[in-house]
Amino acid sequence: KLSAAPADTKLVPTLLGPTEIPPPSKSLNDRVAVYRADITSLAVDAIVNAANRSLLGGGGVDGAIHRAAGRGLYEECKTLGGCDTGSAKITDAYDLPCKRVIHAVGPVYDPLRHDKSERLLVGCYTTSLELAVEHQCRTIAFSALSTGIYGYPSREAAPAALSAIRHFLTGKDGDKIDKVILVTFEMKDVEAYTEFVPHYFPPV
Ligand code: AR6
Repeated sequence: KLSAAPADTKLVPTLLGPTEIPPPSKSLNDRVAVYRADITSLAVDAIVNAANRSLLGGGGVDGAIHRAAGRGLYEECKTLGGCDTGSAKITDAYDLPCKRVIHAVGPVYDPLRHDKSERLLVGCYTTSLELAVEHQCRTIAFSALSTGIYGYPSREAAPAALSAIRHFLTGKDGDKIDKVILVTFEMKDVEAYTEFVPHYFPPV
């Protein structure tokens, strides 16, 4: 029931264009999952926070993570000197059940500069996965970066995220990650992942 490419090919990021429909792969597909959950409750190696450039906390999932992690996280974040948009930094997890927190700074979505927004969003996913590998984190849970306060439409963010994840998992360090969990909180993210996961990780 899957078509070869989404009807609107504009939605497919350049990293993995519509002509590069990936073949199904059991070993690859087993490593990606979508959970509807509160990311602060997950006992994975690393969770990815949707932070801002100050890395000092904020609303949304960032606020929830800082509240659940406690003061120690804020104190460590103060030593980091902020972070560029499209990149990420890693900290300890303090009172959270995970081992590390990766703070990724997604773009504020700019519909007039879609390509730039997409490049920055892809940068967040790729840098987060690189940091996870560098710190021996084999299971990683992403919040839906930029899709809340930063206004990135979920139907556009999901293919960018999935393309970056697939690209990484099939790359040179891909075997150093056992599981990528996409954490959805709102129905619009559930719908976006439900639509696009079968495209990037076709059912075997
Ligand atoms: N667990 C999982 N996902 C959550 C949770 C949770 N506990 N809470 C919210 N979400 P947002 P952004 C979802 O706004 O768009 C902050 O002020 C939420 O439904 O948290 O990248 C930062 O400091 C949405 O799908 O992040 C920045 O200033 C997703 O997390 C700014 O917001 C991301 O929404 C970043 O905005």
